[in-house]
Amino acid sequence: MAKTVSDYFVERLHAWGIRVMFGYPGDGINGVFGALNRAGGKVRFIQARHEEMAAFMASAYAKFTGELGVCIATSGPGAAHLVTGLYDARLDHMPVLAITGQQARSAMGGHYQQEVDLASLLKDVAGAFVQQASSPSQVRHLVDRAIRTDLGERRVTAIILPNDLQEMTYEEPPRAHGTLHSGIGFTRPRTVPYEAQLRRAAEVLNSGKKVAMLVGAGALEATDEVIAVADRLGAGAAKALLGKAVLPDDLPWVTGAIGLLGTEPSFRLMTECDTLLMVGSGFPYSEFLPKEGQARGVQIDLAPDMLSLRYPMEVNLVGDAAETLRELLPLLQPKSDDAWRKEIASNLERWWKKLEDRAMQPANPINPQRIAWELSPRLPDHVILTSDSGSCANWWARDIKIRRGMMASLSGGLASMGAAVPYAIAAKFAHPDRPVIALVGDGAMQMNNMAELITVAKYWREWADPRWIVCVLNNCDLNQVTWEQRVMNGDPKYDCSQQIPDVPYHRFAELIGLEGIFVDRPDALAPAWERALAASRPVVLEVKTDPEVPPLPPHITFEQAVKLSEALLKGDPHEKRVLAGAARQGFASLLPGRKRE
Ligand SMILES: Cc1ncc(C[n+]2csc(CCOP(=O)(O)OP(=O)(O)O)c2C)c(N)n1
Ligand SMILES: [Mg+2]
Repeated sequence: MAKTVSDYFVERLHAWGIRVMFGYPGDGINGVFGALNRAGGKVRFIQARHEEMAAFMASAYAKFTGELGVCIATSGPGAAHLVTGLYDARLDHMPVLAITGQQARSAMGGHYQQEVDLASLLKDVAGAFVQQASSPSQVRHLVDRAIRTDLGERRVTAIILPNDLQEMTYEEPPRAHGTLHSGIGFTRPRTVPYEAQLRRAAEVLNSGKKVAMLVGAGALEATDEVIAVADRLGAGAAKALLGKAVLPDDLPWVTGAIGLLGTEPSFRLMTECDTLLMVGSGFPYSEFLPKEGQARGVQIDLAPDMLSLRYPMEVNLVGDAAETLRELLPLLQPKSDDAWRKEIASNLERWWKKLEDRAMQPANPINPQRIAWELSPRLPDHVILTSDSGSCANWWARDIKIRRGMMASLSGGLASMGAAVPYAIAAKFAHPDRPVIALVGDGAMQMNNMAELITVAKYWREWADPRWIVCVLNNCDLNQVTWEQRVMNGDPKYDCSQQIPDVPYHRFAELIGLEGIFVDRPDALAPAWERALAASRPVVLEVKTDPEVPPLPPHITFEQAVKLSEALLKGDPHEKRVLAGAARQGFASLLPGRKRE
């Protein structure tokens, strides 16, 4: 049988090193599925329940392996479903290739069934390279250029294959005008700044007395270098959400998360420093960085367009984090005074005690912080952690103490709901021998994570380590937004939009052959984690949590306090419990004119 365009396409992907893709079939892309079948597992297809989930998996696969993530969908609705997951990759700078079908070339422009202008639809998210193939020999350079763009620029690209073209006989490009003869292969360059720039950076860093570092996902491969530089500079370091695994939390100068989900010591680190060294982070919120003019700044990032974007830096270094820090280290002078680090350490000591106190406060029925608090000391080595967007991201970011060798990620830039379970599934296809734990809100579970449990039920038996746990925080509320409505908008809780149905998630797990655990008493939490971590199959650990434990930022502005009071004065239907919850968490001062409970 002659080789079809699809056979060639799959072969070329394989030649590029692609071994796995996530997706969902449909008649617009059946030619490629036929070729995947004929290729006999050379490129493995992982079946998700929904194309958006497949795109999240591709994004997470790229995050957890450092390789290209690939997702595949049919024309029209399948391609449209991919979009949110692709934006997740785009906003977190992950290399992802989207492959979609399309109607036959002869039908295009005919208002045909499932005909969507996919090049236009995908133009923003896959703007680095989005092309619809129109002839067989074109497919070679479309694959080569898309993948080289993905890897080289850390971008999302898309190849759209009309279904008639997929079945045509493949022809190599003839040696003729108007043809291309592309090749495969990409190696990452070593990107380091010129020495003169490193010297400028060193001058700024050496002259500081209170150096703060902010590290993000770009520093994930640079743990040793970050530690060496921080020690030399006597610096404290905060971690952006995607950089949670850059530094272990037991170091007495690591202040943990920053920003709305962050810690008080990170807030103080940034407001009190005189020098800022930012490495591999696109952390978005400038108000959590030093005040403009307060600190001299140095930033290291591979992407020039991410430099001096949140804070005006004096020295902007385009470079790989590990390589650049290694070159910088010999130029840095040790600090003679350790007062700054001592101050950070004592802030941290107080902070961890405060967090423990907050986590152990009684709640109705369970304080959600305690979920993370009890999990931390029980985390298995090499665990991979994911979180959904919602109040659980606060506890994930703030309370979970990560150790070296672990991985942690979530939908960062896009902060999309519905990413934690597909992320946790992709983690298993990236590292089947590592345990995986996801924290997910009940809203996010209902949105689409629940359906992906079926994907877990389908595949888990092939995972070398079966430990895969999703912890569902069942608060019958879209809690993060409920609190945003109160604190940011001064609006009382709008039950109509915020309350969600109670669903027995653990029983759904049991129905589909997973293990289900339900906890509604605080003292049952620790044993439940132990049981989940010892289970011989994936577990849904459902915890009934209190929606009135406020997921508030570490530093509450006066305006936010006023807004919360306004919300309550307007008649929040849950006022009493809100007051009790805020008071127990040490936020009573937030409520002007009200008595502490
Ligand atoms: C796709 C998407 N839709 C809406 C939002 C806005 N949003 C952020 S958190 C949140 C509430 C999440 O509720 P749940 O999953 O129950 O977690 P909780 O905050 O209650 O712990 C919402 C609606 C979002 N981030 N992503
Ligand atoms: Mg909820």
